[in-house]
Amino acid sequence: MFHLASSLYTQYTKREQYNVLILGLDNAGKTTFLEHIKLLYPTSTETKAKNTDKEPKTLTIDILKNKKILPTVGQNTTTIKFESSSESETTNTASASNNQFNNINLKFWDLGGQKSLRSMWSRYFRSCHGIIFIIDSTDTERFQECYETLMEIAHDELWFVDSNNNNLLNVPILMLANKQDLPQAVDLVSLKTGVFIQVVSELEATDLKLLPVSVLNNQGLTESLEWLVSRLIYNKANKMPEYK
Ligand SMILES: Nc1nc2c(ncn2[C@@H]2O[C@H](COP(=O)(O)OP(=O)(O)OP(=O)(O)O)[C@@H](O)[C@H]2O)c(=O)[nH]1
Ligand SMILES: [Mg+2]
Repeated sequence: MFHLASSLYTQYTKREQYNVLILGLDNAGKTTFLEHIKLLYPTSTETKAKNTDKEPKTLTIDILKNKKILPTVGQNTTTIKFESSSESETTNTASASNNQFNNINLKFWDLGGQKSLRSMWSRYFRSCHGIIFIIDSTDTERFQECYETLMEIAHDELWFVDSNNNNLLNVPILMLANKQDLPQAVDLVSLKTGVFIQVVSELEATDLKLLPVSVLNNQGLTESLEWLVSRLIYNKANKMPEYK
């Protein structure tokens, strides 16, 4: 009885927290993604909601374009209070009920993508609930490297191992085809039918989605987070959130 009461108390007074790793090659736009998210959503320590509806969309874009973002050597961490837009809550059939979208914190770890830094990524695997893998859609010469890097992540021995000793990635992956604002960006259809067709088919047992975005211009950011949160909630039985 005490345990039941205590778990109900925790559920109603604390926020669910999901840890999300932002990975991808250097220059993909990982830190830019995180900086934009920080401008759009309140951080976990802020009490006042950010009312982006009343602000022109260009405001956060202008702030970001004037900010100097250096290549990441260590890690950048931010925790935001997730707020779902009511429109997508009702239209997204895969999403959990409205109630489940409330009281959620997302803790992001943005790690350096340079080759020499990638060996550090696996340290975070056991604690993460989901992965955002960002691709520079203009960097065609490194698509193969992107594919191999993602495959290495998916096959890392640190993921859940089932009773047959199979290594199974047990967290959702959101692949973001970034820099879609640039004319030379490869579009989603070409990406899906090109080198990344193998990713989609090899990881089809995993929860994976590829979405086109421009993180600098706030194109596709809200939709991306909505999808990720719905999958984090869906995957709760595999990976329990933390309560903060
Ligand atoms: N045009 C355009 N440029 C972008 C976009 N996102 C990021 N960039 C640019 O890409 C460059 C690299 O962005 P970062 O966010 O530093 O990339 P990163 O993935 O964090 O790189 P590392 O920290 O080295 O791993 C910067 O010059 C950004 O302004 C985008 O959506 N559109
Ligand atoms: Mg960075």
